[in-house]
Amino acid sequence: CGGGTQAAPSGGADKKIVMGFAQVGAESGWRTANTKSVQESAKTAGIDLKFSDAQQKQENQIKAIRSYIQQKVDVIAFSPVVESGWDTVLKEAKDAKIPVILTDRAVDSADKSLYKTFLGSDFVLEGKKAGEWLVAESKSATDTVNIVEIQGTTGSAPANDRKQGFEEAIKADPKLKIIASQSGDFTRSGGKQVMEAFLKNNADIDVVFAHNDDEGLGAIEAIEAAGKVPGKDIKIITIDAVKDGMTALSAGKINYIVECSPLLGTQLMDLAKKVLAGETVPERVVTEETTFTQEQATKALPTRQY
Ligand code: GYE
Repeated sequence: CGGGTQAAPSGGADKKIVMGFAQVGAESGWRTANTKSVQESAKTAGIDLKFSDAQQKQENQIKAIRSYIQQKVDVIAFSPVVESGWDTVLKEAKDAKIPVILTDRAVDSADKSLYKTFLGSDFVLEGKKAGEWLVAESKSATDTVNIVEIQGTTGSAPANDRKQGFEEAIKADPKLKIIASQSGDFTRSGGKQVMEAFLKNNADIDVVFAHNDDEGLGAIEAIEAAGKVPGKDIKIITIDAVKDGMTALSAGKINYIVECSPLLGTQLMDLAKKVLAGETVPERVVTEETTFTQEQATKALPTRQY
């Protein structure tokens, strides 16, 4: 198709849409489920997917995006590992007239014309839900409630926003205090290491708020190794609700999980088709999510897909 106007992949008889997808990495159960969702949905939608794994490094993602631009893909989708530093490469895509869709994580670019839409969760709300549960749970406490926070990847949208939402919610009760906060990079080993250090330096920890299930699962290992009982001696709140997290919640080792859905593939392919057909799409598409207590996790587990 020549023309000079917008490339219209849907116009050609059987010309498949080509999508370049720059994934964050394979750091967590959530990410594995997300990758699977994107790959399966592309197949179902008849979209030719070029996939790259950046191993949690922004420079790798930038390289992948530049290579997609060079290959003249029809659309680029990516989940930005951190929020800042994207303007240059996004401008390059725009100049090449390749639309960009943000999925899962946000960028902090002031120029909203650098991407078509952002599909993903409301991370501030997730942090808030975690904090609100703790406020209710701590109602009858008479002493200070000492919280340690295991943050996600430094500078990432979910780490920034979950921290913010959680802090806002726990302000409701001055008994609730964050006594330490550090990044576990959204991994199990990171969560374990950070928790080991927290346990060494703080004699009295009541609650762990981990920014994802994997970090919480790592923290459980550290707590058990220190001879304490996770879920009882130290309460644990996490975000994601992947199978391993839900299993630990059902077993009482985690106390509460806020859901973050990784199943973004179908909506992503849909948005890509619309964008390429020249339809207007909403600037922001928010994923619907719930929360889980121990009983709810036990009920949900048998049919949990990921
Ligand atoms: O919570 C975490 C993953 O960006 C929402 O990234 C995603 C987060 C998710 O590593 O498990």
